[in-house]
Amino acid sequence: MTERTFSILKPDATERNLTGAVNAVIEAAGLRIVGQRRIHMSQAQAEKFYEVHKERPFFGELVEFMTRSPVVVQVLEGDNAVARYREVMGATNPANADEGTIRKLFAQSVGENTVHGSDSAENAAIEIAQFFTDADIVG
Ligand code: RTP
Ligand code: MG
Repeated sequence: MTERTFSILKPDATERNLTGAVNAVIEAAGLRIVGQRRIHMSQAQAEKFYEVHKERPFFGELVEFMTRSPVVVQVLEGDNAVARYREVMGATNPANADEGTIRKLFAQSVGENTVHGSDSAENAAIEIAQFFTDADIVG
C-alpha cells in the first residue's frame, strides 16, 4: 500500500553537511522524497511538534537541539512508508541501531540522532500538515 510519512533531517545532520548522504540512504531504500524544505524551527514550532514529550525529562534539551540549526522537513512516499522509514532510520539510540540504518551510520547519541520519522499513519498526516500544504507535495 502506497502511503506517506513525515521526516526531519535534524540539526546534527545539517551541521555536518550530511543531508545528501542521508537522502541517498532514503532513496536507496525505495522511498521517494515528494516534498522537501529547509527551515529553521522556532521554539514554538519545536514545542508543538514534540508536545507528546512535554512531560519527559529530556523535553527542554530536545527543543533546544531542534532549534539550534536548520533542519530539512520532508514528505516521503512509498510502499508502507511509515514502517519502512522507521526500519531505515534504526533504533532511537544509535547504540542499538542495526547495521546500515541511518542512525547506525550517522547518529552520535540518543539525543542527536539525525532523523525523525512518524510513528503511525495517523501521526504522519498530522505532522505533514504542520509543515506542508498540498501544493508543496508533488508525488
Ligand atoms: P523521533 O520521534 O525523533 O522520530 O524519534 P523516536 O520516535 O525514535 O523516539 P521518541 O521516543 O519519539 O523520542 C523523540 C526524540 O527525543 C529525543 N530523545 N532524547 N535524552 C534522551 O533520553 C532522549 N530520548 C529521546 C531523541 O531525539 C528522539 O528521537
Ligand atoms: Mg517519535
